[in-house]
Amino acid sequence: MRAITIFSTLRSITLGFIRIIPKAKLNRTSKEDINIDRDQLLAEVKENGFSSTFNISSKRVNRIIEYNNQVNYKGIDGKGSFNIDYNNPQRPSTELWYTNPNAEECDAIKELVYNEDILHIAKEYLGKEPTIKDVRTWWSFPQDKKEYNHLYGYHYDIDSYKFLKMFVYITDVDENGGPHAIISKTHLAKDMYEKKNRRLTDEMADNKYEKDRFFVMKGKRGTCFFEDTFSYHKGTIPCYPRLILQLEFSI
Ligand SMILES: O=C(O)CCC(=O)C(=O)O
Ligand SMILES: [Fe+2]
Repeated sequence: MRAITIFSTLRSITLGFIRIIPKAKLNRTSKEDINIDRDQLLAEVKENGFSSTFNISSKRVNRIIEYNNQVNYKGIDGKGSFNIDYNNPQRPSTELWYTNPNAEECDAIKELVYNEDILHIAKEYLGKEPTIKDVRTWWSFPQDKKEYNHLYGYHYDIDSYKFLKMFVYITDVDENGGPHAIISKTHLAKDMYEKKNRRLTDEMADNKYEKDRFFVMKGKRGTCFFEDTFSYHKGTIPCYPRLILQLEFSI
């Protein structure tokens, strides 16, 4: 059982940002676009903390890129406002840059948030009707320094009582493209060491977990996966700019 008191405090702080998903907006996105075996993906998240990958169409990715090119990005401290052109992404600095797309302004994202199969997975995983806590796109850029940077290190999130993220790669992500990495089955109850260490260096992680627990999510743009980011996970440092979209469902 997770520390309910901390989470309920966190929850009340974050509640202001949470949007309840109106039932009437449940729409089945066209089958050609999002064709998933929802029961299989759900079973995988329950067992391992993350699902295998699936794809959305390049048409949808293009629509997300078109929207993305019109909005501005903030630094991790919430400061700054930079347009980052998908076709020629220039880093304002080496840190992470994010924006919160307004799903109401971008149908390509809205149809994902309200997709019946995606919502089914979120609801069944979270145990009740979810809310959409956060919609965010992140640019990550190559780093000048090689030393440990916690922004790119293993950690687990404590975003609310229970939460589930869906990630969508908007750029191609191979082993050099800053793939998302996860340690399987760490979404389950934490031991004392894990409770004390919300962040782990690679060395700490290597010492604690068997090799076969480490997974790296690669795929062309349009590649998606679900993850309970209460698991240890990290975005690795890319050799070229990476853009990722995340939808976060929570209760
Ligand atoms: O950039 C990534 O792949 C990981 C981001 C992350 O830690 C998160 O979304 O919780
Ligand atoms: Fe995270």
